[in-house]
Amino acid sequence: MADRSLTDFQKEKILRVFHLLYDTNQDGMIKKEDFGLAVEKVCKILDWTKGGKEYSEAEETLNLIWEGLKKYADENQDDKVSEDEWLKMWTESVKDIKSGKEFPEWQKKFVDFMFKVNDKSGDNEIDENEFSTVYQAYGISKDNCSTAFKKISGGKNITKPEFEALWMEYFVSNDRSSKGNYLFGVPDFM
Ligand SMILES: [Ca+2]
Ligand SMILES: [Ca+2]
Ligand SMILES: [Ca+2]
Repeated sequence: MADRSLTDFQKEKILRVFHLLYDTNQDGMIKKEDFGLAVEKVCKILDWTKGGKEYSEAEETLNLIWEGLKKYADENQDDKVSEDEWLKMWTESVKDIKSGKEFPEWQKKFVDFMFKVNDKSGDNEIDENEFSTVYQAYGISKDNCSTAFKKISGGKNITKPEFEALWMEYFVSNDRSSKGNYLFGVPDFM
């Protein structure tokens, strides 16, 4: 039974993403409105104009992600995902991944979406400047972004398969020396 539950380190990382990337209005719950705010935030970073094709696509994608997340995580069906519900869902996801299954579809959509957000130039690689632009918009300092990028990239740009591997490492790894721990900036508990 022991390996079914997440370690404190994994929980800290998983909750960090709850607050940093999902709970956009920081009221302690993930709700539909957080995704609406996330569209605005991301489109501002990428200079996508409201009503434009990319903006509408981002809206559509984040809607699907919210519906998927709700289905998996909103156990008491109150249209909100609490920290507890979030951790419970991730306990299952991490267990599935360790037994060779993939991330659920909504998670894969989010990984694709975040890669697109990080690759502002659209050349299928994330460079330090792009990474830093995104995470500064999420409130992470420039120095922190720079340190984190060096850790995850080893000094070169990040490709999509590398990004996916880092993403998986962030959520699954219990090793403090894993590069993936730095994918969303240097956590303050590191
Ligand atoms: Ca919220
Ligand atoms: Ca709920
Ligand atoms: Ca790029």
